[in-house]
Amino acid sequence: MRYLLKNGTVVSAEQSVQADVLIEGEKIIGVGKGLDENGAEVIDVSGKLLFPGFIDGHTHFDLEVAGTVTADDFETGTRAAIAGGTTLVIDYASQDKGGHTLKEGLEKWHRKADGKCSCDYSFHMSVVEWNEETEKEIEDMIREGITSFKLYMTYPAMIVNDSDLYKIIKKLNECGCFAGVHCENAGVIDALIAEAKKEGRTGPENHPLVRPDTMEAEAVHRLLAIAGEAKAPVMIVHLTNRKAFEEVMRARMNGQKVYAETCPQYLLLDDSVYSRPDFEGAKYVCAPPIRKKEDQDCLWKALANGEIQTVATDQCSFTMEQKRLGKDDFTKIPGGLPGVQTRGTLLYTYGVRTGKITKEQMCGLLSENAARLYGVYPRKGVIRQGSDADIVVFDPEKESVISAKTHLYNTDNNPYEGFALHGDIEQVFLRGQQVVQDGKVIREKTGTYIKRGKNQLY
Ligand code: DUC
Ligand code: ZN
Repeated sequence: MRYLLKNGTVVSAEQSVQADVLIEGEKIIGVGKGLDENGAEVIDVSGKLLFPGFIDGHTHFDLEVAGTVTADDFETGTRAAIAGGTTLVIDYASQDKGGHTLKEGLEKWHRKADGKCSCDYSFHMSVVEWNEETEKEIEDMIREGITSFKLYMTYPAMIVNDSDLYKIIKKLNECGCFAGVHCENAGVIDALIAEAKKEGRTGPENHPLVRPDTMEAEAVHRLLAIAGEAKAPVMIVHLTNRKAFEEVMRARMNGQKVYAETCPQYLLLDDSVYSRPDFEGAKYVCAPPIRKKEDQDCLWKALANGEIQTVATDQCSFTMEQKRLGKDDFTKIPGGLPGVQTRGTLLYTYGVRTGKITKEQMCGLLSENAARLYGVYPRKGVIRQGSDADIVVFDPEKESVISAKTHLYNTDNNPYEGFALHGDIEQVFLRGQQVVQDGKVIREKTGTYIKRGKNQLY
């Protein structure tokens, strides 16, 4: 199939240009002014922005959390993702604790995802146990196209100690890879939870109090000291607050290579959500928690200054019934929020339209930087001859309102309920196939597993 997208504005991380885009099969075969249609189906996209398909480097589909499983699996989750312009998700596969291998974890994630995805997909691998066997497996993972890993400084089932953090980060660097790390101080959080329980504080308003910004910043500081000793780059995933951000900047001033990711919930919501009546606060329970207005301001500035490299979602969705598992004990509320469907439209509405960031920066944050960081550039992350024809046709004027009544998640709640959007995903091409038309998903489960190469971001 050949398509000619005519008269659109092609956005990259550097610039926006008026150009036609010619697609043949899975690839972009031409970008330029006045391209000859040459038998192609012509689609007039004048007035529209053409973004390279968005890449979400942080999702959790079909994940067991707190005795339940996320409401969205790879089928419903990637359907929502593609409707939101995301053409590649990188989900966190995980090794299990108790002598299990990375290979077993990878096979498990392929069973969850293969044949079900409506966008392309890849995996990071969470390492939760480190021994000679695991160390040998890193090269096997690289052969499987997994070049980024995840480490947790919190959660009993996932946590790795400081000694292993050092060894793993060092080994990954030797292999040309890096880890994204969930930074929260587990010990102090446990103590704060014990205090809350002793005092009979059981509601969701306690969630941000037991996971304070200082304990995220402490973990970031410790991680970066360890990474400095290991002389290895590292990534902070879901960075939420000013104190933690300052730790990142300090390490960079000392010459360290540190990447940072944040998520829309940390840019657009503040911690007053936890005090909403009737257990509504549970909807927003995620880790790290949503912070304060001043933290949002800091994160927006960091995006504008290029100090945060990517905005992902940490998609991890639950129904209110599932959230009610913690109705008598906030620590039993499964943590996480949906987000894959609205990452692009929220960033456009509340970032680009308000002048906080440019549309070119949005392109870098959602597409190009992520493509470079996760080793799929220039196959993905750019609208250029030879790249996969993953293209978002974005209508900058269409208005809508986010609602759980109309979203595609398998949930009855949306953290952005009632948020007005100005700008919408009109069409999406996934490797040359039109999969979203007039905002509706018209073709499902054509996603394919993407083997990734190594990080190419500075
Ligand atoms: N945080 C969450 O809230 N859910 C899933 C994993 C995570 O880090
Ligand atoms: Zn996560």
